[in-house]
Amino acid sequence: MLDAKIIRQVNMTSRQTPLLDISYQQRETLADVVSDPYTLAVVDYDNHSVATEGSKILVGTPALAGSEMVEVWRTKDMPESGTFESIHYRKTPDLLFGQIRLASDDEHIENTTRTIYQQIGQLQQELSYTHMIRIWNYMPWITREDDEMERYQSFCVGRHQAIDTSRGFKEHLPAATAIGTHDDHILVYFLAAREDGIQIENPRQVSAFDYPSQYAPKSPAFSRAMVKQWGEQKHLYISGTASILGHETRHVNMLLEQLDECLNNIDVLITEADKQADIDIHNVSDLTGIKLYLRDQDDLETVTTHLRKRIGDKVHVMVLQADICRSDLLLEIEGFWVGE
Ligand code: 3EB
Repeated sequence: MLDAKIIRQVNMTSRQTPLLDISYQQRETLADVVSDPYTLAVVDYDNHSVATEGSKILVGTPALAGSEMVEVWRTKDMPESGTFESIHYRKTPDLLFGQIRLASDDEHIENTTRTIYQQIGQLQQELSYTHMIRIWNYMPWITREDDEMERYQSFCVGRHQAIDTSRGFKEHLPAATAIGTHDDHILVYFLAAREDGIQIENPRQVSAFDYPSQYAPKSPAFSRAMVKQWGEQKHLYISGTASILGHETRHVNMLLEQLDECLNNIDVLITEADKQADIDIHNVSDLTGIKLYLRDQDDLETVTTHLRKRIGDKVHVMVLQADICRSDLLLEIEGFWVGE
């Protein structure tokens, strides 16, 4: 006879397990985390990205701070893994998480980007996870000029060509990061869902998809933030955020002023997200984690000291060495919050 008490306990455990959770764990637990069948992804950082078929994602932006911990994405339902063209993915009934890494042909980052986004789009259609929620783009030498166009701009063109830009697409854009590495591959990883999230824009900034064409001949296809309901919990994903007001860079080459402007932008985004999606958090110190991309590693101490003064000790902080997409930007910050 089945023991009713055990069944109840099992039910309770499944109710308490979040559909999707993101946490930071000590690096010593890495082997256990990777072999846990409920691990969706482990995000780690090094000088170069590496292709893996398992849950591990290695991003080519070396960690300057925070690398004693690894980022772990875990699901309530055991993910199933698969491959589609060059994408390695894992999926549960609610979500699809994938990574794709292609050699960066220096001359044709536009074409490589288009290929990557076409493959992702096809996979989303094929498996019916049509709502892109959050996407990360890491590309080599992001501000270098090829054929009189900066590589970030070519990337924007390739991405724009691959996504569906029919009417209404601006209301369905994921939160994103686009960052420069010194790697020789483009790495893109993403989280897509069956159901849409709530797209949040920043009232202090022109929406990136409406930027004037000087930044990219085709509009940068991302939103400033996304709130997504996963089962009982809400998550907030904040895109890479820089010292930009309207559409212009502020505080050119001034480190701490850029940092403050970034954090002001994030505070405003969180307020906006709370208004629209009732998340009940109020500023950057309420976030679960942030990643600060820093151009010059010599600025590490100055930046982290000031950052902690502003955001306190609760937020998990990773500082990563990376190039920012405009050469006048010294840093950029992304963040996320996982609801109770
Ligand atoms: C900006 O606000 C800074 O093209 O996907 C940040 C996040 C930036 C994502 C992207 C670009 C992207 O324009 C750059």
